[in-house]
Amino acid sequence: MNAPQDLEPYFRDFLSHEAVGELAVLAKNLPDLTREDTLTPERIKRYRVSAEGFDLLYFGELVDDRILDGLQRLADQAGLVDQFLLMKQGAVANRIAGFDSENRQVLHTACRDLFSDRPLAPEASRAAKGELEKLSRFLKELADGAICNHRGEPFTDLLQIGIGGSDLGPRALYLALEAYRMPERRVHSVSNVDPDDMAQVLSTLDLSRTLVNVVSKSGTTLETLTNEELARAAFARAGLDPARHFLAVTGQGSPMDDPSRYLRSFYMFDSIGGRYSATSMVGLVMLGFALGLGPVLELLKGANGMDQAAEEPDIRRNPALLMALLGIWNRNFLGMETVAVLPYSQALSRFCAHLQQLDMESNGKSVNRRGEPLSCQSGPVVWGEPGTNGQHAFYQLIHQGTTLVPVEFIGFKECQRGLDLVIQGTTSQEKLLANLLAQSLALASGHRDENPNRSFPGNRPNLILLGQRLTPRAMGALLALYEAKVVFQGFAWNINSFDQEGVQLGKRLANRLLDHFAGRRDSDQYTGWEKDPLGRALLEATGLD
Ligand code: G6Q
Repeated sequence: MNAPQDLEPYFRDFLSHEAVGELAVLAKNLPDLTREDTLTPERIKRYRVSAEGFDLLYFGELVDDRILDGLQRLADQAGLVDQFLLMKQGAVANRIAGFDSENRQVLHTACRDLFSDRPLAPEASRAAKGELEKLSRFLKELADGAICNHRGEPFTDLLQIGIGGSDLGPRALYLALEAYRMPERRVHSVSNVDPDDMAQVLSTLDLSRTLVNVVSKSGTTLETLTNEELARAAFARAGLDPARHFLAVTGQGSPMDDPSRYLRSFYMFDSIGGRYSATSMVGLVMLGFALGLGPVLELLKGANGMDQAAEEPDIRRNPALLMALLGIWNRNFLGMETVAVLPYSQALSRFCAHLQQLDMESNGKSVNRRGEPLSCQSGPVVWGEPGTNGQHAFYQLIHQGTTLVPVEFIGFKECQRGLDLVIQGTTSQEKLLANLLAQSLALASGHRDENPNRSFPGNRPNLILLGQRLTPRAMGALLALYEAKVVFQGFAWNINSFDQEGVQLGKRLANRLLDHFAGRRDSDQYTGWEKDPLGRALLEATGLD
């Protein structure tokens, strides 16, 4: 394959696309979903698109055919699918032209492009396959007892230590798929540098039968390295050799790339950003331990299937692209500042937290890909909790509050574990689904009542993502759907969705304060903070000096 084309011709301002002006005009005349001749049975059936086992129903969004045509023109003019393809082929998508930046390819899609003879980025897929084979051998050795503890017993637990992208995605996937874990295997996670978290988790484990998977792409993250040392100390206290229990997932050449300290070391690559890394070894070592290789391959197949579906240029046939454009419609044309993701599946309890990072760290930006101030709003605030719990908590504001909150509902026709009963005429799963569908209709259609306090304005935009059952394959597809959505939005806003400079300043200042703590521990005469009057004032004001 030829070297991938440069993305720079697509570094065009959002406002420069003709479709933006057209859509701004259309936004003055929105469909009224409270009218029976607008929100019709025909609309519900027609505003629907499917891919990789998911139906996206978008009758509840404030769009009509003219607006959808306008969004299609925006997608075409901004070259969203072309950019996505170039990214998948290895274009250097993580960069800011004319400024120092990470300057990297963005190839998380390559680590699941493993099932065809002609992967789009062959070198990256080959490297991913190599790591997967290493994992497969490791899992086999665990299963047949070639790898065991010093007493010859099998390992039953795995503790993952990592933070941010090295925690949120993997943890969300494990919880989503815990129903499929091998009965004798469990996974635990510690991310926070709060020592109580580590102490609590360690107190539940038989360390002699526990593997610890330390995950850090950079191999330098303060929280992760501190937690690794805490865990190593606990193993040493228990008379156990950490080199027989600790695994590493890190970047090649990182300070953690020292196989002599670990039972096994796995690699992730520069071209995979932390929040996009759940389908690399960052997530797969943990998932492979818990579920086995088969479900891991299913997860990758689902993700790969959705990555392919996202190449479709017609927005009415591409759920990821359509979701991106509906989000842009709500954000840039209707002025909505947040989006709530509400899964009607307890197994997705941490998926919202993963999406929060994926979306807000990717698209919470104020400069474009040339380093200039943005001319449009970028990513919204993303939040969410599983339904129906949320219905008994914050849905009041979504239905009747003064802030409009677009909603993305996620649900499944069947439950995961099959433990369900007919109670008062319906199963629990039916109750879950009836609530999901009812909320969607209620938000869209509203309800007029003589009592103003009991009136529902309606026209509150929402969509439904509906799958058959939350299987490993479905989870892979759902993950990739959201990754593609976020990437498409970043391309449309002309921002670099793959760096995270906004987290650096806080890290630097925390390190400076830690220098003060360490300096004072070493010497009563510590004077370092004289150069840091604000830090000193803060330590004094909080009584921590
Ligand atoms: C994600 C970010 C960030 C990162 C963590 C952990 O995209 O880059 O959340 O994943 O800071 O970094 P390490 O894996 O290097 O420890």
